[in-house]
Amino acid sequence: MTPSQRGGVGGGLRDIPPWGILIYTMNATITTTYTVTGMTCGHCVAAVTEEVATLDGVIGVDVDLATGQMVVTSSRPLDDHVITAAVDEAGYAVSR
Ligand SMILES: [Cu+2]
Repeated sequence: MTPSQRGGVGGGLRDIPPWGILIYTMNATITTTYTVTGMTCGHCVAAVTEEVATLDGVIGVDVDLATGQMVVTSSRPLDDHVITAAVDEAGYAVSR
């Protein structure tokens, strides 16, 4: 699976006053989805999450054990090689 990147925004659209749009825009984040292979239990998920979460620019990491899907939220576009290296460091692989 090829990692896909799409623009997104932090926070919700609800209850944002007109002047809030500026702040809303400044909170823009990027969500990138990867597929991690080799994970078998919650410890694997924790190891991958921990490793990727320490990367510069990463705001959040959500790993699903059943599907192997890892959703990384970041404040700027991330280098795929950096993500791949971090997952590799944890002992797993990013499938393409
Ligand atoms: Cu495990």
